[in-house]
Amino acid sequence: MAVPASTTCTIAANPQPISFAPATTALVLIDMQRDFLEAGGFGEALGNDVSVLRACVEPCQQLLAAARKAGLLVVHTREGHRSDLSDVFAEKLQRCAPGRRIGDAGPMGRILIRGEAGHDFIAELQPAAGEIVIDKPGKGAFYSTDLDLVLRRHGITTLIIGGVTTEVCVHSTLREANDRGYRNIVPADCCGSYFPEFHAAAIAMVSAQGGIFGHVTDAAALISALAIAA
Ligand code: TIU
Repeated sequence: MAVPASTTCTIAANPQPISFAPATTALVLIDMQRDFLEAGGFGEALGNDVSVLRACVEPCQQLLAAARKAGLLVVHTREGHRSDLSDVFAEKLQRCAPGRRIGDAGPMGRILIRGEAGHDFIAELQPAAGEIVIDKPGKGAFYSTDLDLVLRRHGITTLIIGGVTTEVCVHSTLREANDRGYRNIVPADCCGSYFPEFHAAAIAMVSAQGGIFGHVTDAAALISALAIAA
Protein backbone atom coordinates (compact mmCIF):
# COMPACT_ATOMS: atom_id res chain seq x y z
CA MET A 1 0.00 0.00 0.00
CA ALA A 2 1.35 3.46 -0.88
CA VAL A 3 2.30 5.73 2.02
CA PRO A 4 1.14 9.38 2.08
CA ALA A 5 3.25 11.63 -0.15
CA SER A 6 4.18 13.77 2.87
CA THR A 7 5.78 10.91 4.85
CA THR A 8 9.56 11.12 5.13
CA CYS A 9 12.16 8.78 6.61
CA THR A 10 15.53 9.79 7.99
CA ILE A 11 18.33 7.27 8.22
CA ALA A 12 21.90 7.18 9.47
CA ALA A 13 24.24 7.21 6.49
CA ASN A 14 27.67 8.27 5.29
CA PRO A 15 28.70 11.03 4.83
CA GLN A 16 25.67 12.31 6.78
CA PRO A 17 22.09 11.25 7.59
CA ILE A 18 19.65 11.47 4.69
CA SER A 19 15.88 11.98 4.54
CA PHE A 20 13.73 10.58 1.79
CA ALA A 21 10.05 10.26 1.01
CA PRO A 22 8.94 6.69 0.23
CA ALA A 23 6.48 8.11 -2.31
CA THR A 24 9.33 9.46 -4.44
CA THR A 25 11.85 6.68 -3.79
CA ALA A 26 12.46 3.49 -5.76
CA LEU A 27 14.30 0.36 -4.74
CA VAL A 28 16.47 -0.69 -7.68
CA LEU A 29 17.92 -4.19 -7.47
CA ILE A 30 20.66 -4.70 -10.00
CA ASP A 31 21.16 -8.00 -11.83
CA MET A 32 20.36 -10.50 -9.06
CA GLN A 33 20.42 -13.17 -11.75
CA ARG A 34 21.44 -16.79 -11.83
CA ASP A 35 24.05 -15.86 -14.46
CA PHE A 36 25.98 -13.89 -11.83
CA LEU A 37 25.17 -15.76 -8.60
CA GLU A 38 25.10 -19.42 -9.65
CA ALA A 39 27.65 -21.84 -11.05
CA GLY A 40 27.77 -22.23 -14.83
CA GLY A 41 26.71 -18.69 -15.70
CA PHE A 42 28.39 -15.58 -17.01
CA GLY A 43 30.06 -14.65 -13.72
CA GLU A 44 31.80 -18.01 -13.53
CA ALA A 45 32.68 -17.90 -17.25
CA LEU A 46 34.56 -14.67 -16.48
CA GLY A 47 36.69 -16.66 -14.02
CA ASN A 48 34.97 -15.71 -10.77
CA ASP A 49 34.04 -17.62 -7.62
CA VAL A 50 30.31 -16.89 -7.65
CA SER A 51 29.70 -18.15 -4.11
CA VAL A 52 31.02 -14.90 -2.60
CA LEU A 53 27.97 -13.04 -3.89
CA ARG A 54 25.59 -15.06 -1.70
CA ALA A 55 26.18 -12.80 1.33
CA CYS A 56 24.08 -9.99 -0.12
CA VAL A 57 21.05 -12.16 -0.95
CA GLU A 58 19.43 -12.19 2.49
CA PRO A 59 19.84 -8.44 3.13
CA CYS A 60 18.34 -7.83 -0.34
CA GLN A 61 15.40 -10.11 0.47
CA GLN A 62 14.74 -8.32 3.75
CA LEU A 63 15.02 -4.89 2.18
CA LEU A 64 12.77 -5.93 -0.70
CA ALA A 65 10.11 -7.14 1.75
CA ALA A 66 10.27 -3.83 3.66
CA ALA A 67 10.13 -1.81 0.44
CA ARG A 68 7.08 -3.73 -0.75
CA LYS A 69 5.34 -3.20 2.58
CA ALA A 70 6.04 0.54 2.48
CA GLY A 71 4.76 0.78 -1.09
CA LEU A 72 8.02 1.80 -2.76
CA LEU A 73 8.33 1.47 -6.50
CA VAL A 74 10.44 -1.65 -7.04
CA VAL A 75 12.66 -2.09 -10.09
CA HIS A 76 14.62 -5.23 -10.95
CA THR A 77 17.25 -5.10 -13.68
CA ARG A 78 18.71 -7.91 -15.75
CA GLU A 79 21.84 -7.81 -17.86
CA GLY A 80 21.45 -9.88 -21.01
CA HIS A 81 21.26 -9.98 -24.76
CA ARG A 82 19.07 -10.88 -27.70
CA SER A 83 19.35 -14.48 -28.83
CA ASP A 84 20.81 -13.41 -32.20
CA LEU A 85 23.53 -11.42 -30.37
CA SER A 86 22.63 -8.34 -32.41
CA ASP A 87 22.98 -6.13 -29.33
CA VAL A 88 26.40 -7.35 -28.13
CA PHE A 89 29.53 -5.46 -29.12
CA ALA A 90 32.37 -7.69 -30.40
CA GLU A 91 34.56 -6.41 -27.59
CA LYS A 92 32.15 -7.74 -24.94
CA LEU A 93 31.73 -11.07 -26.76
CA GLN A 94 35.46 -11.73 -26.63
CA ARG A 95 35.77 -11.34 -22.88
CA CYS A 96 35.37 -15.02 -21.96
CA ALA A 97 37.30 -18.02 -23.21
CA PRO A 98 35.93 -19.65 -26.39
CA GLY A 99 33.10 -22.04 -25.50
CA ARG A 100 32.11 -19.94 -22.47
CA ARG A 101 31.18 -16.74 -24.22
CA ILE A 102 27.90 -14.84 -24.28
CA GLY A 103 25.49 -16.95 -26.33
CA ASP A 104 27.40 -20.21 -25.81
CA ALA A 105 25.56 -23.17 -24.29
CA GLY A 106 25.99 -23.69 -20.55
CA PRO A 107 24.28 -25.67 -17.79
CA MET A 108 21.69 -22.88 -17.38
CA GLY A 109 21.12 -22.42 -21.10
CA ARG A 110 22.87 -19.96 -23.38
CA ILE A 111 25.07 -17.63 -21.33
CA LEU A 112 23.60 -14.16 -20.66
CA ILE A 113 20.83 -14.54 -23.21
CA ARG A 114 17.34 -13.23 -22.48
CA GLY A 115 14.81 -15.95 -21.80
CA GLU A 116 17.39 -18.56 -20.81
CA ALA A 117 17.36 -20.06 -17.30
CA GLY A 118 20.60 -18.36 -16.31
CA HIS A 119 19.25 -14.96 -17.28
CA ASP A 120 16.41 -15.26 -14.78
CA PHE A 121 16.47 -13.75 -11.31
CA ILE A 122 17.53 -16.05 -8.50
CA ALA A 123 14.64 -17.83 -6.79
CA GLU A 124 14.99 -15.70 -3.64
CA LEU A 125 14.52 -12.41 -5.49
CA GLN A 126 11.87 -13.01 -8.10
CA PRO A 127 9.86 -9.88 -9.01
CA ALA A 128 6.31 -9.70 -7.70
CA ALA A 129 3.45 -9.05 -10.10
CA GLY A 130 3.46 -5.41 -11.20
CA GLU A 131 7.09 -4.71 -10.31
CA ILE A 132 9.22 -3.20 -13.03
CA VAL A 133 11.77 -5.32 -14.86
CA ILE A 134 14.40 -3.56 -16.94
CA ASP A 135 16.36 -5.60 -19.47
CA LYS A 136 19.68 -3.95 -20.14
CA PRO A 137 22.43 -4.78 -22.62
CA GLY A 138 25.12 -2.87 -20.75
CA LYS A 139 26.46 -2.46 -17.25
CA GLY A 140 24.59 0.74 -16.40
CA ALA A 141 20.82 0.34 -16.11
CA PHE A 142 20.14 3.65 -17.89
CA TYR A 143 22.13 2.77 -21.01
CA SER A 144 19.81 1.78 -23.90
CA THR A 145 16.82 1.24 -21.58
CA ASP A 146 13.68 3.17 -20.61
CA LEU A 147 14.58 3.22 -16.91
CA ASP A 148 14.85 7.03 -16.72
CA LEU A 149 11.46 7.42 -18.42
CA VAL A 150 9.80 4.94 -16.05
CA LEU A 151 11.31 6.57 -12.95
CA ARG A 152 10.32 10.08 -14.03
CA ARG A 153 6.84 8.90 -14.96
CA HIS A 154 6.49 7.71 -11.35
CA GLY A 155 7.88 10.94 -9.89
CA ILE A 156 10.93 9.21 -8.47
CA THR A 157 13.78 11.40 -7.24
CA THR A 158 15.66 9.04 -4.89
CA LEU A 159 17.04 5.61 -5.65
CA ILE A 160 18.00 2.91 -3.17
CA ILE A 161 20.41 0.80 -5.20
CA GLY A 162 21.60 -2.71 -4.33
CA GLY A 163 22.64 -5.79 -6.27
CA VAL A 164 25.64 -7.17 -8.08
CA THR A 165 28.34 -6.45 -8.67
CA THR A 166 29.22 -3.47 -6.54
CA GLU A 167 31.99 -2.06 -8.68
CA VAL A 168 30.53 -2.98 -12.07
CA CYS A 169 26.76 -2.76 -12.65
CA VAL A 170 25.82 -1.16 -9.33
CA HIS A 171 28.48 1.53 -9.75
CA SER A 172 27.76 2.11 -13.44
CA THR A 173 24.08 2.56 -12.61
CA LEU A 174 24.59 4.87 -9.66
CA ARG A 175 26.98 7.04 -11.67
CA GLU A 176 24.44 7.26 -14.48
CA ALA A 177 21.72 8.07 -11.92
CA ASN A 178 23.88 10.73 -10.28
CA ASP A 179 24.45 12.46 -13.62
CA ARG A 180 20.71 12.41 -14.26
CA GLY A 181 19.95 14.20 -10.97
CA TYR A 182 18.76 11.32 -8.80
CA ARG A 183 19.77 11.07 -5.15
CA ASN A 184 21.36 7.70 -4.49
CA ILE A 185 21.26 5.64 -1.30
CA VAL A 186 23.43 2.53 -1.29
CA PRO A 187 22.92 -0.12 1.40
CA ALA A 188 26.41 -1.65 1.37
CA ASP A 189 25.33 -5.07 2.65
CA CYS A 190 22.82 -5.36 -0.20
CA CYS A 191 25.66 -5.14 -2.74
CA GLY A 192 28.17 -7.84 -3.59
CA SER A 193 31.37 -8.25 -5.56
CA TYR A 194 33.53 -11.21 -6.55
CA PHE A 195 36.38 -9.13 -5.05
CA PRO A 196 35.90 -7.99 -1.42
CA GLU A 197 38.56 -5.32 -1.86
CA PHE A 198 36.75 -3.88 -4.91
CA HIS A 199 33.47 -3.90 -2.97
CA ALA A 200 35.08 -1.96 -0.11
CA ALA A 201 36.68 0.58 -2.45
CA ALA A 202 33.53 0.99 -4.55
CA ILE A 203 31.42 1.60 -1.44
CA ALA A 204 33.97 4.07 -0.07
CA MET A 205 33.90 5.97 -3.38
CA VAL A 206 30.16 6.59 -3.11
CA SER A 207 30.26 8.63 0.09
CA ALA A 208 33.74 10.18 -0.25
CA GLN A 209 34.08 13.85 -1.11
CA GLY A 210 30.90 14.80 0.71
CA GLY A 211 28.86 12.03 -0.95
CA ILE A 212 30.03 12.49 -4.54
CA PHE A 213 27.79 9.68 -5.84
CA GLY A 214 25.38 9.31 -2.93
CA HIS A 215 24.85 8.11 0.62
CA VAL A 216 25.95 4.77 2.06
CA THR A 217 23.90 2.94 4.67
CA ASP A 218 22.83 -0.63 5.43
CA ALA A 219 19.71 -2.73 5.06
CA ALA A 220 18.82 -2.55 8.77
CA ALA A 221 18.72 1.27 8.80
CA LEU A 222 16.45 1.33 5.76
CA ILE A 223 14.22 -1.45 7.04
CA SER A 224 13.59 0.28 10.38
CA ALA A 225 12.86 3.59 8.67
CA LEU A 226 10.51 1.97 6.16
CA ALA A 227 8.71 0.06 8.91
CA ILE A 228 7.83 3.34 10.60
CA ALA A 229 6.65 4.76 7.28
CA ALA A 230 4.61 1.66 6.33
N1 TIU B 1 31.68 -9.03 -14.08
C1 TIU B 1 31.05 -8.33 -13.16
O1 TIU B 1 31.56 -8.09 -12.06
N2 TIU B 1 29.81 -7.85 -13.39
C2 TIU B 1 29.12 -7.89 -14.58
O2 TIU B 1 29.59 -8.33 -15.63
N3 TIU B 1 27.81 -7.46 -14.55
C3 TIU B 1 27.19 -6.93 -13.42
O3 TIU B 1 27.84 -6.39 -12.52
N4 TIU B 1 25.89 -7.11 -13.32
